[in-house]
Amino acid sequence: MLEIKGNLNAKGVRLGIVVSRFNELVTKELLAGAIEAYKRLGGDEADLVVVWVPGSLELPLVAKKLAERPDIHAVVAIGAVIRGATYHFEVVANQSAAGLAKAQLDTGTPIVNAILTTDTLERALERAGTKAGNKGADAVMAAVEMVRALGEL
Ligand code: INI
Repeated sequence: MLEIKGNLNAKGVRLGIVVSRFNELVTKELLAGAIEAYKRLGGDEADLVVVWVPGSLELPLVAKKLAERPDIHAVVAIGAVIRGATYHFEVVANQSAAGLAKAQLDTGTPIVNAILTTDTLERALERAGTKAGNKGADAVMAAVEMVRALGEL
């Protein structure tokens, strides 16, 4: 039996992080959690490229551009879509997720979705480091594990 399991060693793993400015109160905490997790896993901040975009709908294109760069091994896309803040919650949530999934398959580079979709700002903040973990940190772990697993395939 061949069993492949990626490890969580981020040393030498070059990550692109694209982060939405919309709901920055939340996304800056997700970004901080992502960077902290990356360093905790042995990554060097010099191996990170961070790009800010206006909102979650802009994440897929920049994620794709980053994923196409030969010097980048994986991408993390950070956003926060909050139902209370928009009448087109479903559009923003669905289109951003679908765009990231397409970019990942089109490029063959792991693109991890760290877009929170919640009913309230409070729920989003809980998932950005206050009470229910930090989805930015989780996403970095997923990205590193994917890079390591793909390296074995
Ligand atoms: N973008 C978000 O990232 N989160 C939101 O909750 C949101 N709301 O509420 O509308 C949002 N909208 C902006 C959108 O992502 C684009 O930036 C904008 O439509 C310009 O294309």
